[in-house]
Amino acid sequence: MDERIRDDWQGKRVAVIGLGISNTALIKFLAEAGAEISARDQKTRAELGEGLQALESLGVELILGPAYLDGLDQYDAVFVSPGVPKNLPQLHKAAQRRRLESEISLFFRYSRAPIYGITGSSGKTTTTSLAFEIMRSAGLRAVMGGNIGNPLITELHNLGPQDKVVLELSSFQLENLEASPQGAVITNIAENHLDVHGTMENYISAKQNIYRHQAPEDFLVLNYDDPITRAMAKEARGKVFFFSMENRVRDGAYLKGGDLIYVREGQEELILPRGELLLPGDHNAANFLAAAVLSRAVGVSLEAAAQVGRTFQGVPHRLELVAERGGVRYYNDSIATTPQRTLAALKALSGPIILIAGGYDKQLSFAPLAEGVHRKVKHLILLGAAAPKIRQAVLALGDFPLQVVENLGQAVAAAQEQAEPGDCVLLSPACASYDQYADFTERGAHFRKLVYELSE
Ligand code: UMA
Repeated sequence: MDERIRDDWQGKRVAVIGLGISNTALIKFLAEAGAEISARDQKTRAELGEGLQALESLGVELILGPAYLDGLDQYDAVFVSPGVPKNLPQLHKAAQRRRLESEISLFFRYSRAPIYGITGSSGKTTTTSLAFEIMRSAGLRAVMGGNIGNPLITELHNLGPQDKVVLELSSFQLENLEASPQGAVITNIAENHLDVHGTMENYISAKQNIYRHQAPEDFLVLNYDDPITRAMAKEARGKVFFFSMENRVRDGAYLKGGDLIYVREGQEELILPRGELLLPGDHNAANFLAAAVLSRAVGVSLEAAAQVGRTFQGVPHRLELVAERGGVRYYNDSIATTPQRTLAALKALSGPIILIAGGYDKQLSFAPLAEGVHRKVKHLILLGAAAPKIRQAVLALGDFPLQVVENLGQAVAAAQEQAEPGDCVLLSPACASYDQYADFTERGAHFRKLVYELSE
């Protein structure tokens, strides 16, 4: 381990709050650096399960259950997991004495490799994956991590200045960050996580940290078609590139007729014809343009981008074609935890759609989704805590064929009953999964299993 890291943390008393994927990796890192760690979680020992033994073997103190936020004043540093709201009173108090830290803030402090960060309300995982694949296909040594589910803190010692880090960053990871990546992308901004951020202003402000601390030699890639991100260009500290599906841009990439075009100071070059992009939907073409601009700014050729565009099949749980049964295509879009993502999925699919939606209620408005449902959906199947709210929003616009079921098993069975050859069955919940599943991957995996079990 780097001397500087050991000097910073040897013998330091630190509290680490939230024992999920991100902080489990962080605890290993801090333990190796010689810190004395108090690991905390609202869950009990029984709920946290076997993973705790690995932490205990590192000599970590555990404070679990209702008292998990007690006594934070006595620590040299307090690390908070992305999913833990930073405005809990005890954290608010702790933050008055010192900045709250995180796995991501440490990664930024110590990474010797340049970091390229991607955020946005939707499309960030696909854009991150595309940028990573494009860099790799060009022969660069790239790693991919962050919100995508792969904490990179334990990889720090393997990364040197010649490597490229492609990092998906959520608003939760950005909100306390006092550093920005060398290259940043914001795919778009729409209502999300208002249950935690409280207001749209707070949510946008968290996202802005992706460029707030950039240097003049850094760059920022923005969505020209989104008025919120377009306006951010004025505040950028480095070079700005735009991508657009609707307008010509001067520096960046855009859809021109049937072609995806890269443009630098007005000079245009074809990346590839739109029809050759394997991923379906306008939103994915926009994600591809963003990834191509990012990779080009890092020095990668447009041919590498084109090659990935022609072959990249998408990320699991994002409009993933699970199977075709009796002429009906079943899509898993469990990642769609907001109405906006579900709308994008509805837009991307052609043919009559039977939509399965609902789940944990993040206090978002379902009015725009209701419109999309009336326009594109043939039959709606609702489940989970948010089902009554979605039902109300849809019926407020007029009569609609819908049904409410108890669980995903019943939803898939009901969808099969309704579907005719040529239809699509789409799981795109517009809600998080926490009311019935650990996370969206567990929900998507369950959907896949249920579909595989359907008879032909
Ligand atoms: N916990 C508390 N108190 C609380 C809330 C949670 O103690 O008030 C505890 C829970 O009991 C649990 C732990 O914190 O044991 C979970 O921590 P976490 O929610 O931060 O989850 P991690 O497993 O560390 O996963 C996090 C990200 N999760 C969230 O932001 C909610 C993962 O993003 C990310 O992949 C992972 O770090 C690695 O970086 C997931 C996500 O849903 C995919 N992200 C949101 C999104 O994309 O919309 C932002």
